[in-house]
Amino acid sequence: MRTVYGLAALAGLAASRPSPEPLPLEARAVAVVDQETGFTFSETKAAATLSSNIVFRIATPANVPAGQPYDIVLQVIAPSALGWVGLAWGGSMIRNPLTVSYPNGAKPTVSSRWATAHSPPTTYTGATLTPLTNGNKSNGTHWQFTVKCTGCTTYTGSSGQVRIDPNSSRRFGFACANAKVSNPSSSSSSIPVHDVYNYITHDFPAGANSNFAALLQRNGVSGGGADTGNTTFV
Ligand code: HEM
Ligand SMILES: *[C@@H]1O[C@H](CO)[C@@H](O)[C@H](O)[C@H]1NC(C)=O
Ligand SMILES: *[C@@H]1O[C@H](CO)[C@@H](O)[C@H](O)[C@H]1NC(C)=O
Ligand SMILES: *[C@@H]1O[C@H](CO)[C@@H](O)[C@H](O)[C@H]1NC(C)=O
Ligand SMILES: CC(=O)N[C@H]1CO[C@H](CO)[C@@H](O)[C@@H]1O
Repeated sequence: MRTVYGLAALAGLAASRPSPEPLPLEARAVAVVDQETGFTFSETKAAATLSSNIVFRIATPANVPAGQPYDIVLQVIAPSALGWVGLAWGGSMIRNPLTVSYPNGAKPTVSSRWATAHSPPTTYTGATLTPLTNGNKSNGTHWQFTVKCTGCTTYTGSSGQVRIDPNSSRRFGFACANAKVSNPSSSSSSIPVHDVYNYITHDFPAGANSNFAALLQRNGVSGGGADTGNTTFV
C-alpha cells in the first residue's frame, strides 16, 4: 500500500502537480496506544450513521512466522445508541468469523457467530473470545470491549482455508442495528437484523506489538502470538 502511495506521489511530482488523494477504500495506517491496556492498536473508524462512528482496533503480535495462526486483541468502541455491532473478518456476512457485541449494563457482551446464509447467525466455536481484565466498560455515550481472539484470523471459508496476513491490509464487513438484543447478558442471545452494513479496509501492520504476550499477561490473559499457546513473541 505504501509503495502505491509513493509511486502516485512520484507521478505527481513528474507532472508538476500535487499528488492525487488516496483512494477512499485505501487502508489508513492509524496507530493508537491504549493507555489502559498498553497495546498499540491499528484503528479504523466505521460510519454507523452520518454523525457517529464505530471504532475498530486490532493489535497483533509482531513477527508472526509465515503461515502460522496467530491471536489478536480486538477493541471496539461503539455509540450507546446502537443495539449491537458486528465485525465480519472475511468481508461479507456468510462463512467467516463474525464478532458481535451488545451493551449489557457496565460490561458489554461479546459473541462469536457464523452465518451460512443471510439469516440470523449462530454461535461459532471456531473462534474463542477472552475478555481482558481492562478495557470493557460503558458510560453515557459509548460502550467498549477488549478481547483476545483465537481463531478470528484463520478459518475455513466458502473457498477453503483463509489466513489473514498480519503484514497486509484487509477488507472487513461490519454491521449494526439500533434495536436492542433480547437477552443482552447471554452471548447466544438472538439479535435483530442490521439497519446498516458496509465495508472498511483495515491496516494490520500499524497494530503490531513486539511485547504481545507480555501485554496479554499484564491484562490477565494467558497465551501469546501463535495459537500453539507458546509465548514466542515476548
Ligand atoms: C441478525 C440476523 C441477520 C440477518 C437476518 C441478516 C440478513 C442479511 C441480509 C438479508 C443481507 C443482504 C442484504 C442485501 O442484499 O441488501 C445481509 C448482508 C450483510 N450482513 Fe447480515 N444479517 C444478520 C446479521 C449479521 C451480522 C451479525 C453481521 C456481522 C457483521 C452481518 C453482516 C452483514 C454484511 C457485512 C452484509 C453485506 C455483505 C453480504 O451480503 O454478505 N449480518 N445480512
Ligand atoms: C512482515 O514484514 C516484515 C517487515 O517488512 C518482515 O520482516 C517480515 O518477514 C514479514 N513477515 C511475513 C510473514 O511476511
Ligand atoms: C466514554 O467512553 C468512551 C469509550 O471508552 C470514551 O472514549 C469516552 O471518552 C468516554 N466519555 C466520557 C465522557 O468519559
Ligand atoms: C512450544 O514450546 C515448547 C516448549 O518450549 C516447544 O517444545 C515446542 O516445540 C513449541 N511449539 C511450537 C509450535 O513452537
Ligand atoms: C472480564 C472483564 O470484563 N474484565 C474487565 C473489563 O474491563 C473493566 C475495566 O475497563 C474491568 O472492570 C473488567 O473486570
